[in-house]
Amino acid sequence: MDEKGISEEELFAELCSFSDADTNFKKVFSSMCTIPHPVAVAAQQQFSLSNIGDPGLFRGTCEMEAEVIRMSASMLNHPDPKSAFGHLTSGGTESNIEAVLHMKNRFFSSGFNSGFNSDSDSDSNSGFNSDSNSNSDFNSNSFQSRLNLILPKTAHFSFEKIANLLGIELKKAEIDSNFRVIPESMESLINENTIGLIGIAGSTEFGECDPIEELSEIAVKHKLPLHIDAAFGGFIYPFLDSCSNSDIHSNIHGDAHSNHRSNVRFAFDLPGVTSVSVDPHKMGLSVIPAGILIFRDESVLGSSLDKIKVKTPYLTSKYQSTLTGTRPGSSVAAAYAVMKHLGAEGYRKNVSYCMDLVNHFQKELEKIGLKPCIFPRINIVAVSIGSGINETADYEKTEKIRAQLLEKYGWNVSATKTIPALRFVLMPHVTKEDISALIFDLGKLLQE
Ligand code: 0PR
Repeated sequence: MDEKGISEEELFAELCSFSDADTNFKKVFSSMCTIPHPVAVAAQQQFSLSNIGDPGLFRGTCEMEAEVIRMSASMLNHPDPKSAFGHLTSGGTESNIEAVLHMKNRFFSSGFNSGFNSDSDSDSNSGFNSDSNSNSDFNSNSFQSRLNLILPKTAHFSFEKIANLLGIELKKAEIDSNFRVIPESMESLINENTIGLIGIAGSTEFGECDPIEELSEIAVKHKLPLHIDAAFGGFIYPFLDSCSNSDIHSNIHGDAHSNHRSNVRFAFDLPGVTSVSVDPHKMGLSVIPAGILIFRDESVLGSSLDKIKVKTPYLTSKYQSTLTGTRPGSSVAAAYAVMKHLGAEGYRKNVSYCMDLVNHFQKELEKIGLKPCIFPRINIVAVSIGSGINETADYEKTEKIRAQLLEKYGWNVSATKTIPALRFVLMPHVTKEDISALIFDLGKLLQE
C-alpha cells in the first residue's frame, strides 16, 4: 500500500478502467449468473454494513433471513415452510459443503448407516459410537477414507472439493442417454459406509433434473439423507410453464425423448428429500454472493447441529452453527428484496422469457442444420458440432470453434465434458437478437 492515498476522482477513474475490463454480460452465453435486479442492488447498498454472523446487532436483517428461508421453502414445496431450517450462504459450493458436513456428522451420531443392516456392521462400527461429542472419532483417517457419498456423474465440481475437504470418497452413479442419473445405479453403490445421496435439479452442463422421486424412495428405504443441488434449477423448475413446449424430440442417441417441460417434483414434497440448496445469485436474479441451504427441519440433522455448534463468547449470540462466521446481511436484504418484489409471478415471467429464448435458439440452430443434443428442459442448450464418429476429433473441433467464437466475434460460450458439445446458457441478459447474431457467426465458422 502506498503511504499516501489517492483522490476520489483519481480512484474512481481507476475503478472505471478495471470495470471496463470486466464483462457487462453482453455476448455472454457461458455464465450461470446474470445482471441482478435493480431492487436487489439497492437493498444490497442499504444493508452494506449488516453482518448476520452477529445476529443480536442486526435483528432486522435476521428477520429478513428467516423470511427468505420461509419463502424459499414454500417455493420448494415444503409442506410446512415455517418448520424449514436454513440460512444464507455464499453460494452453491458452500451450501453443498455444509449439507455434506451434516451428513457426515449425522452418520457418526445416528449409529451410522442404520438402514444398511449387515451383520458385519456391528464389528466394523464398534468404536464409532463412543462419546460422539468428543470429535476425536471424526479425525481418524482410517474411518474417513471409508465414508462415501453417492452422487450422479454429472454433479458439479464443488463435490470434488468437498471430498477432499471432508475426506470422503465419491461414488459416481451412471447416467442415462438424457444425462439423468440412473436410480438403480445409485442404489447399487450404497453400502454400510454411505453417508448420503445427492440429486441434481438443473445440472451444470445440461440443466437436466435427476429422477428425484425415485431417489427419494431409495433414500427412505435405506434411511439415508438426500440432498438436492438445485443451485441453478431451484429458481427455474418451480416456475416452468407446463404448456410451453411439449414436442417430442429425439436425443443424440436417437431415443425418443418425450420429456415436456413441466413442474417436476424435486424438493420437499418428496419425503426422502432432507435438504435443498438454491442460489439467488443465479436464476434468483439477486446479487453475488447468495446461496440458500434449507433442511426439512432441525430434527433431520439429529445431533449434527450440536457437533458444528461452537460457543461464541464475544458475540451477541451464544452459539454459531454456520460454516462461516461473518456473513453479508447485504446479500440477505438483496434476496429478500427481489423475492418479495417479483413474487412467484415475476419468477414465472423470468423463466418464460428464458424458455422463449430457448425456442428461438432452436429455430435459429435449425437454419444452420443443427439441433440440441437433448431436449433443453430448461435454459441450457448443448449442441454437438462434430461428426459423431471420432470422439477425440469431436472434442478438438468443439474446442476450436468455442475459441474462435470468442477470438473472432467476442462470443463467450462453453463446452461440455460429458460429451463433445458446445453449451449455451440462455440467461435473462440474453436477447433474441444476440442469439440470431451468435448463430449466424457460428454458421460462418462451421462453413470455413
Ligand atoms: N451446483 C451447481 C449445479 C452449479 O451449477 C454450481 C455452479 C454450483 C453448485 C456451485 O455454485 P457456486 O459457484 O455459487 O458456488 N455452476 C457454475 C460453475 O461453476 C457457476 C458459474 C457462475 C459459472 C458464473 C460461470 C459463471 O460465469 O460452472
